[in-house]
Amino acid sequence: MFKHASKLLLVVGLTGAIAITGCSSGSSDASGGTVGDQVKHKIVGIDPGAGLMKQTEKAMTDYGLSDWKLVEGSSAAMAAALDKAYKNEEPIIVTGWTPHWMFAKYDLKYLEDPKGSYGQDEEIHTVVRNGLKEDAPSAYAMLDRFEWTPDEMAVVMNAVVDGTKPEEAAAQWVEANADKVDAWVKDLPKESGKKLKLAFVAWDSEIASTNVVKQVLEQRLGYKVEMLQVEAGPMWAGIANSSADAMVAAWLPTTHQDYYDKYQGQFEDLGANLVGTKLGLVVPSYMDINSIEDLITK
Ligand code: PBE
Repeated sequence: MFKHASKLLLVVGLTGAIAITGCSSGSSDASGGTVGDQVKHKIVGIDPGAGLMKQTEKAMTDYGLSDWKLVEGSSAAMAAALDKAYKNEEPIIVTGWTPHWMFAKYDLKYLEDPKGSYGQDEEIHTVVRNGLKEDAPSAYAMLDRFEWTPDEMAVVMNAVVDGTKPEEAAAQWVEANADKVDAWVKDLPKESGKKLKLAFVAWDSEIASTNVVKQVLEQRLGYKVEMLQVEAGPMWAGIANSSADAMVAAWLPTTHQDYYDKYQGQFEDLGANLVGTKLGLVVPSYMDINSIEDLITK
């Protein structure tokens, strides 16, 4: 699918990765000990099924962080830990990704990844079950056309973190972006209450996108959409075994590559709905480190 003529999207939040190195004085600072000591050799992770966790394990191997621990949890728990540390100006290292509201709310930076453990920037794809095209052609067509930018997604994400309910934030976005939404549904027939299941994982980015797609399918095309919140593995399995109809949460080509390979042939990839993502280790800007390599040397 050639929905994106240009991949030269600038993503707010990526700029944090550029930092000036040099003249840093070595192993410790006022709060005592190495960076590892300060954060108790812990990296705050998210849900275990996330590709980001597998990539972080790979990074820990690549950079020789064998005495470090990647703590499992959830997106929400990671964000809460970051919020708490940030308010107290304490050191913390989290697994992070763009697009995410945390880059608007806090002053953060990605640690440089000279070994390339986190791969290249990638895309978020829309993936549907086999046979959806025949069973729900208008939903299929809308899902195929759905694409937006990190900035547009940020509007919904920021509203949600500021306390708006996800479905309301999505409805407001759909209303405010009627022209864009018109193009997604142009000339498609309306259903009357036909059921559709969207699988998603409770990552902030996917809460935003899945809710927007739900609103459009319901308001504009007359579907009755059920959102199934699952883990990453079951999300892919659900599309492959047709217990879910579609998802807009496939991070490719790297992050979900194992799922993609595992279920090859049992789903249809409708291409990118967003380009310009990034994954990595994220720290508050007040921390005196710039690279993953600093975790061993500082
Ligand atoms: N994420 C956000 C997901 C994809 C969306 C980066 C946390 C993952 O790692 O699988």
